[in-house]
Amino acid sequence: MLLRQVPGLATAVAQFHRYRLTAAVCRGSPFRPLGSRQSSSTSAANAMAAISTDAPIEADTYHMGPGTLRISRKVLHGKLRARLLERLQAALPEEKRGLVLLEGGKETHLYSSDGEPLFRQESYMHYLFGVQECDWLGALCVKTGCSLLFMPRLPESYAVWMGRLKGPEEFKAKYGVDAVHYVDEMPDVIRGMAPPCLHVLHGVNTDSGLTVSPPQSPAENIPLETGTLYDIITECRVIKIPEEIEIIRYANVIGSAGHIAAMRSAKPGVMEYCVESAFLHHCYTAGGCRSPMFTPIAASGTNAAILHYGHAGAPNDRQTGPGELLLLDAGCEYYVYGSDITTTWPVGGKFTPQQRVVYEAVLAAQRDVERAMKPGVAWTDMHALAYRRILEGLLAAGVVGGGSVEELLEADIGGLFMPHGLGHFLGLNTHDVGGYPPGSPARSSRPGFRSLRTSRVLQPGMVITVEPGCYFNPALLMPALQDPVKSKYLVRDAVLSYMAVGGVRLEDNVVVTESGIERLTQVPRSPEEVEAVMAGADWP
Ligand SMILES: [Mn+2]
Repeated sequence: MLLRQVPGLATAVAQFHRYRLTAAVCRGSPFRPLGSRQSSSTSAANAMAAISTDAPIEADTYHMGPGTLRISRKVLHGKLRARLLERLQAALPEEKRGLVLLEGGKETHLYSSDGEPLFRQESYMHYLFGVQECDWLGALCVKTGCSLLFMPRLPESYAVWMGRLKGPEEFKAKYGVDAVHYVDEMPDVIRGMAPPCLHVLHGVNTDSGLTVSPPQSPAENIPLETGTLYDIITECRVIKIPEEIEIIRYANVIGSAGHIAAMRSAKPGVMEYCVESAFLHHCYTAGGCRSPMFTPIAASGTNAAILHYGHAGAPNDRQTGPGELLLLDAGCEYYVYGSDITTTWPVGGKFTPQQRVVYEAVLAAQRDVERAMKPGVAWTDMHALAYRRILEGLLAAGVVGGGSVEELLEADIGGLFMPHGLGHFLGLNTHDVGGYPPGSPARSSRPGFRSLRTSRVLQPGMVITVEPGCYFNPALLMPALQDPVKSKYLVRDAVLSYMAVGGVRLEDNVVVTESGIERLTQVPRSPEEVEAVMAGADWP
């Protein structure tokens, strides 16, 4: 059957040419257009005016130099605040329309030392205000829309160590808000506004299970309201506006090229951390992405089956061998928004027949899920579709058996090979918020399905990862081979002979559109494309 057009490909080609610097890095384009090029929507075009590589540089512009994305904080956060305001006004009666008060991230130290890890702003604070510094607070008046920031008053002597200290007027221009005051003025400023209450964050992050605790009231007699803000602002973060998508698109353009740089740096014998380093170096030098979105996973051979390899106790420190696969799960961060991309490729440049079997099963899952995605589709159904394609591949190769694909699905054999969820929301956090809001379908208890970071129905504006994988993980498969029920569906000798493959994961970042998806990630996916890039072919 002729492949249907992969949604978003034409747009993905266009996006590589949108960022001049990246287009210069990735010369040429071997893409054959698969269909007519989609024209950008009007809202996307408007986003471009404020957020692009050639937008004018104003006092409120974030950028990292020539060729990097320029972001108008006034436009981006102004729109995000306006949308939150609209929803709060709809949800709150007149007498509850007080001030939203957010407490930004605080300065931290490495244990008892004076070492300070590079500060990364708390995501809700960044979302509404884009403040880069630590120890700030932000407020938004639900009645008037007035936006305020409160900055710490630093002693003049700090200028010796930190450079010239900027005052409230300078920061007001930088952040495009209505006013900036010092934190020590906050009680008086808030009392002066006489809000009926302060809306603060209070809730549980459904990915980490950790509680977001409300700050203390800065002014006695003004009550804290903890019941409204968290769910409303979290839902705002789930549905991205075009300006946010533009930043995630940029992080994908840079991150995709980082994967190509990593692939090109590899040959048998390379240390896993050298592959990690090639990725990080590209994203920083070519994209101004100072931080990775998360600790990269550069897992060779059987390490690829370890889902969170690369942690401190297993620091990507293995030397790769000839004939092995390397799984690189790495994304970059720009203006706190990020990408989360996984490629899997043979370090020697050619897939073995067994590696290809596993790779093609995962690729079929990814492609078919991306084709099926559109508003109204349940994410749990996409997870099941991925299992179906992976099990079909393994069945054809004789790795599983003893029943039909239906029976294998019913027996939860999919979860033995892909124990994680198909994907997660992406934005200001790698595992972005809003996966299980009140009233959404509950978390499943079935193996594999219970690891899903959301069970929601897709809506336009959601940015989500599509990351099917197939792993030969001894911690799961060895007990399953002893299990009287599960072992019935496993072909013992074949499973054991595939152990050396390790695993394959392919991860794209996509945005749900009105009619399907747009794929933001653009890396070689077919085995032929992968082998060509490993042999030095241009990409894209
Ligand atoms: Mn991911």
